Amino acid sequence: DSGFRQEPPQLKNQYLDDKVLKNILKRLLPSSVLNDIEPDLAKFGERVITDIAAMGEDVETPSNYPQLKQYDAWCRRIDEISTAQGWKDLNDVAAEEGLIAIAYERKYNEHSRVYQFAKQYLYAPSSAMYSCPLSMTDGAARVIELLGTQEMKDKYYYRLISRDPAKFWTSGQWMTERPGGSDVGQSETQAELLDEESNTWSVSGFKWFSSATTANLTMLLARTIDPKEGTIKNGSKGLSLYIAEMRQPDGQLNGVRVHRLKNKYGTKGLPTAELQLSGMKANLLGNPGRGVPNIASILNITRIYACLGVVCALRRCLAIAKDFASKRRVFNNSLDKTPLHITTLAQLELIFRAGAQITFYACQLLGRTECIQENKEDIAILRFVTPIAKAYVCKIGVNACSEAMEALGGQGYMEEIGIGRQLRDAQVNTIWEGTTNVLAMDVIRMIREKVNHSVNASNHLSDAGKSVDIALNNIRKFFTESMQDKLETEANARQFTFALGRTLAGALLLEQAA
Ligand code: MFK
Ligand code: FAD
Repeated sequence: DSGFRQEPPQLKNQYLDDKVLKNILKRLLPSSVLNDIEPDLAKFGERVITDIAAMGEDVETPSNYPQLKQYDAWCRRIDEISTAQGWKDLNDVAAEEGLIAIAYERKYNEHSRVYQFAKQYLYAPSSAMYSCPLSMTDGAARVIELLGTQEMKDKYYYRLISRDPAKFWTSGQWMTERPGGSDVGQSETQAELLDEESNTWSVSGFKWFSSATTANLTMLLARTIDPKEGTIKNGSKGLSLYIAEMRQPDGQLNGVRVHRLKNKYGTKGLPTAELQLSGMKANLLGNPGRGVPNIASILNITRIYACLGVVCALRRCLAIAKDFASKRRVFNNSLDKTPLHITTLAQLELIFRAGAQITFYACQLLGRTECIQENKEDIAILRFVTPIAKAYVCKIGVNACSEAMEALGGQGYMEEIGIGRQLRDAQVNTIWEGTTNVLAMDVIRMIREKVNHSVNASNHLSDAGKSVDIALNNIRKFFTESMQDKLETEANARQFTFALGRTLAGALLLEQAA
């Protein structure tokens, strides 16, 4: 038929085309750093719409979804998970492009984090969720750097931050169990000491969600059996952090059986599994009974990744929607000249910009806390900003991705367009690494604990941005004065967290505009 053919929307270089990212980097980085890294970002911005995009497409092809083979032809248990070639290629690209390494080489000191997250931001929407194992690898590297023994550093750290795909290892994070993912204090998995000298423990239990199942390493929580008394402590104070290799030196799984691959709404290429642990050999990492605060160093990094994941998904959806609007005609007008459509896209653009500002503010703080000594103030602000950012940005961002789908009409709902995949994958970020309500409760905890200290973000903000201090402190004061009732406080925690999120967004948008 010779009828009408719509010119399809097309993606341009994802760095050069992104004014918002460029302006944020201009504001946050010294010009010497920006000049140095821009050629790399521009090159990477092209790769994520060409070869890296093709790898992601390969992973997202239904016939390539991960598959579990539990037995070989001789009825021997093997539990092999096969993944797409694209999944392996995405791993190699991540190493070569320094997606973890940049943060730990610290060539640009505290600015290295912003540079690294800018690359993660470009990579994630094309990566079919390879960013998930990368985020946990990043967190694992940080925990080893902070708490690991010299042996762990020699054995693992250099691998987690390597640029060489042959050396590069990824790490998982196993917290969630059947009785409680939010309330991990209910965990059933136990660890028994096998050999004190080599710090070898035997871990047995059931991990209900493991996403980086093809990773080389894992960080996991288990309830420590007191080596002397043979007793265990209930609740989260009985949990310790352990580190374990997925496979033994002979290549066999290390006491792990893959019970099932999860049948998920999105993140289709990510091999999320249920795992039975029976005598998994592991090493205790950090002090016994301090598992939750110790693994929190991973959580506080992966939560920023979750935020970033939604922001860059929204940015990708908007790039498609905006290009479509310039090519589509409705009622004798170009769609991008139609007042109501412009307003609709502008509202989404505002949500995107707010989310991007908050996320990169968290990245900036993360870099500062890692590289600047005696930095109590930034540590306190980051601890407060991270749960606000994760709860607020993920929530507003997912809704905006859904709206962006509608901006292409019926075609927006078609798989080939790519918005459906972004929306599905964005959605999980409100759930994993702490649901919205759990993070809102964390914000309340921070306020209760730090109630006598004021948050002071002024040191690295201009006059306009100083309103962030004033607004946050006023809201906090109002909250602590007016909501003494514990039940009422909890019931309002989510609304309160969102109010803080909106305030933070407003202040940072002002800062950017100044
Ligand atoms: C692109 C996307 C990338 C992302 C990919 C991710 C893939 C998916 C991976 C996962 O989902 S992994 C599982 C994630 N699970 C969670 O996030 C758990 C959610 N639940 C919570 O966060 C709960 O609030 C928590 C488990 C922390 C509650 O535990 P408890 O047992 O009630 O502990 P409590 O008493 O609240 O805190 C214990 C200690 O930890 C306290 O320190 P002290 O003992 O010194 O007083 C807390 O201050 C400390 N703590 C808790 N949260 C912290 C923290 N410290 C620092 N940072 C935090 N966020
Ligand atoms: P629950 O904790 O039972 O929560 C149910 C509901 O209760 C939620 O709405 C929650 O907000 C609410 N709730 C809980 N406590 C409170 C409270 N105090 N106040 C108000 N509301 C509350 N985990 C890992 O450890 N490793 C992984 O690799 C991993 N990968 C995952 C991959 C995917 C695709 C998904 C979906 C999850 C993954 N998870 C992983 C698990 C994830 O972290 C948990 O699902 C999440 O933390 C919630 O725990 P839960 O499922 O037990 O829900």
